[in-house]
Amino acid sequence: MNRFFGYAIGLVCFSWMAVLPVFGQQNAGRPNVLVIYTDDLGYGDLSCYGAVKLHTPNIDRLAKNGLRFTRAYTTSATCTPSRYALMTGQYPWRKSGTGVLPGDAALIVPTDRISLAGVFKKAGYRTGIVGKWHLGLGTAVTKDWNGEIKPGPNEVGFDYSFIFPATADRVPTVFVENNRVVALDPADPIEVSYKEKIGDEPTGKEHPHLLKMKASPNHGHDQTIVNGIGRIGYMKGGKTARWTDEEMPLTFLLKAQEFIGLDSKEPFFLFYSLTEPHVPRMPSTMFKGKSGLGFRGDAILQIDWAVGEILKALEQSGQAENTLIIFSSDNGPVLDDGYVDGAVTQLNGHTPGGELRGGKYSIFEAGMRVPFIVYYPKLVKAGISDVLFSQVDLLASFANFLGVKIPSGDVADSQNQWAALSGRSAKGRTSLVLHGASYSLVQDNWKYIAPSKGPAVYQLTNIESGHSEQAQLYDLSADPGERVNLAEKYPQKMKELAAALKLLTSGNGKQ
Ligand code: NG6
Ligand code: CA
Repeated sequence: MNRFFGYAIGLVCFSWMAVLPVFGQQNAGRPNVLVIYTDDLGYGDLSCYGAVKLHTPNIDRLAKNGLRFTRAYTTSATCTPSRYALMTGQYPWRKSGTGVLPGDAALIVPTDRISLAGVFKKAGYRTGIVGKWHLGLGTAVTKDWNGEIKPGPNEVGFDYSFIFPATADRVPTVFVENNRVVALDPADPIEVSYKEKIGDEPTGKEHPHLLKMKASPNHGHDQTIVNGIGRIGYMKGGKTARWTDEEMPLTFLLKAQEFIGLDSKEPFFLFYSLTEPHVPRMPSTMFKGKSGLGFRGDAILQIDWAVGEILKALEQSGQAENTLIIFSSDNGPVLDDGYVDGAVTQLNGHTPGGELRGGKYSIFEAGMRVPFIVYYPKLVKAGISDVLFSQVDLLASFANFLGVKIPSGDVADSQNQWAALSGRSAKGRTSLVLHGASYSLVQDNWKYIAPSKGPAVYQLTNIESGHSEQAQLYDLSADPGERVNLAEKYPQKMKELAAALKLLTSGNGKQ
């Protein structure tokens, strides 16, 4: 070999040696992160969490090859507060105005603090959200829906957003892409009101014969009719911009796939926020009737299918191995949440909350304990994790994983639980505050529920709220269904937890 050739080969090898480890490390250290977040999916709604009447093979595949958590919680039993916590790393009850928002609410996520998306942005990711938002838009309730609607997701860390503003049962029923309503005809401007009827379109209340799905009595889904379904709130205009329910999840899927497939040097963070199985449940035609459990079951099969399609998109773009996927839900299950859709009458023995008591809105376990799967075979060993984990911890955990510094005081309640999240530690949180009908403190296996006033069963939804004027104490290891109140048997424990909860919720305690 002549000298020059040897030198050249040496140089090439050297440069590869120099480049490879760094490149490899970068890939290992900075996977794409995809959070698939469902709306009102219960602890018992997936076959990998014990459902026998519903078969969810794609999500089961994530569970089988990933880490399936049995004690992962949202902070709250409804959507807005849970999402607020996930985005901000702060318990929602620390800030007023974080309850379920109407569709015209102003943005409640602070723009001057780091958010979950902001963590990824700081780490050099391209960040996106596709799907349900429900954290408000703009600076005030009164806003112009026909211009730039700001601030919104793009102002709290997302480079790209394709969302609907609130819930599928609330107006305006439109997509908003990067602050602007999609397909809006300027000649037909949108107006929204949650106070009084506007425009001359029929409402569900006055024209029930126009509905393709009846509203349940007294829930209030009988205002402006869009796509044959009565909504909460009134809107006028924006006729061409309104989505149809059957098509909407497919649009979200497509937008998510597009985002994933973009040619880019940077890893991505995608918050894929599905609307199913939240009401109104009006699945795509190909899923209607498929589950035999009414539209709620069909909507869950639709979620599973979408997950399968997303996995295919990752495979086809060569990113399957380098994408960390988290699958979860924003709060527990509900059957009748406002429409007559077969969820109650065709339940067929399905148990949406599994063995857990209560459901959405409740302070019992089914309100906040949700499916939670971490899938990243490269780093996370397959198995089952029983650690206590909360979605509020995602922010600090990913910050730790990505080496992003969080300004002190920004995310008071988010704990770095990366070791637990990635399956390297069997220890998670030692305690967690839950918030639904009442407040609760989970500490190790104990669960204390503070006394509160209110109906034991919410009449509209037929869900056990957990309200009781007596303090409640449960041993979750022996009694995950919260059947045996041990408050009298262990008065000391009860007092200890009551005091700890009081300290934490009064703002003087840190977990
Ligand atoms: C409730 C609605 C319910 C649903 C929920 C929000 C009534 C009686 N019920 O107030 O239909 O929209 O809010 O769900 O108005 S969540 O998952 O976004 O929190
Ligand atoms: Ca929800």
